[in-house]
Amino acid sequence: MDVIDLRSDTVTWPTEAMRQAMAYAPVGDDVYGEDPTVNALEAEAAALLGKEAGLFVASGTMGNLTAALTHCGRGDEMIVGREAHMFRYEAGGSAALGGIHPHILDVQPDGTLPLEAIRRAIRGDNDHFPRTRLICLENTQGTIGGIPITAEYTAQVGALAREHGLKLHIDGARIFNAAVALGVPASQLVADADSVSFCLSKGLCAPVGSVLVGSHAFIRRARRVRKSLGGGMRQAGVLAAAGLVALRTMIDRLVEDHANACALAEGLAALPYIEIDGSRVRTNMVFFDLAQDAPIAPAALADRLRHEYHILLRPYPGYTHKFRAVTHYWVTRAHIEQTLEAMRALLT
Ligand code: TLP
Repeated sequence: MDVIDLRSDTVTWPTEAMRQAMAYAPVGDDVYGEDPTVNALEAEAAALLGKEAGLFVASGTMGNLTAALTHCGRGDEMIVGREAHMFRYEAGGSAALGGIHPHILDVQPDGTLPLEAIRRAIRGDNDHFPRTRLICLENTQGTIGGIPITAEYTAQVGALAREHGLKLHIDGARIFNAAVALGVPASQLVADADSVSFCLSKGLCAPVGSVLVGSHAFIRRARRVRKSLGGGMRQAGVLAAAGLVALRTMIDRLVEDHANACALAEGLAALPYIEIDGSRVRTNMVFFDLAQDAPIAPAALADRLRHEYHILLRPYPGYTHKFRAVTHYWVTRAHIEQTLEAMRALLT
């Protein structure tokens, strides 16, 4: 990359191996179920997450929306975190397109929704109420710090869901970051979920796509929902090929991104006007605040980083003084040092 882009891991470019695989991928018509590369990706993704089947979708947003529309009908309710991507950053798609009523719970600093709050949110059988159908968790929990959620907690939510006849969906956009950080297989983290959507195009560097996984019956229904959303993608094998490289070669190395995030957090903590809790840096995200009395305003800081140092880093969408830096394959340890140097120069 020609810049140091810390805005997100969505900015990652495909690797050379991905570009090669994409160029020569065997393809077919995936709407007919005949693209061998898509079929291979869906099968590998499902196996990796311990589920029966997978569905290649265009984006994380489409994966979550397809799951919500498959689990819920119009007027049904889904329990979801106030800080969840599904609630905050998906253009209200589940309500706009599915008539799904969100029941919002506060996310705890550890990324969880309190079990007692979930229990209270589940509706009784009463004509006045929407029907509760779905609980949504996010792992890693992005907006509150990229925090990995444990298998033990998810199992408790799964038990609660089963007790009440509900489904559990996990927005696992960065589930492999969580798995690497916690040192457990991703399949263990989602064992209790009925569906999981994870992204190939974030830290795993594929240019496009996510995979939604679940039971055969769920994925069969989800396939029809994906079609209705315009997500039947024909010769999508050229994209899935990069996804296969991502699954086979890009997961274990996420540990490097986490180490770089820690190094960045440590360096930032030593700078004036930076407010940061380094102990919250658990995966590839570093959140920090620029003090109100800093000698430079947040927008000006972002501007000067970009124009004078070719570093892309900006306030997190929806906030003024809160920044999020995300490490990924294209951010090296030398880039972290360069970023700290630039920040030091602009703040002192
Ligand atoms: N998140 C993006 C922005 O939309 C905020 C980012 O830069 O982090 N779930 C989670 C937890 C996500 O963080 C994202 C993307 C998605 C779903 C949606 O994925 P895409 O962008 O592929 O639709």
